[in-house]
Amino acid sequence: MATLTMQVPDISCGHCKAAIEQAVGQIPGVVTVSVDVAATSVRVERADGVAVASIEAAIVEAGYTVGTIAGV
Ligand SMILES: [Cu+2]
Repeated sequence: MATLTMQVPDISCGHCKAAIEQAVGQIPGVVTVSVDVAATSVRVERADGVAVASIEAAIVEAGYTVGTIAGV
C-alpha cells in the first residue's frame, strides 16, 4: 500500500470533490481517495501496482490540472 498527495489547484467546491473522488475511486487498486477542498489536494491510498500516471490521467480527464505530486 502506498499513499500519495497531489495538488490540484482547480479544486474549488464540493462538486470538484465529488467529481475527483468518483473518477479516481473507479481505478482498480485505489483503496481510498479523499479530496481536501480547502487545501486543494487529493490524497490517494493505492495498491503498490497502481501507476501514478493513471491517477493523474483520471483527474485530468475529469477536467482538472494536476500540480505537485508528493509521496510517490
Ligand atoms: Cu467545484
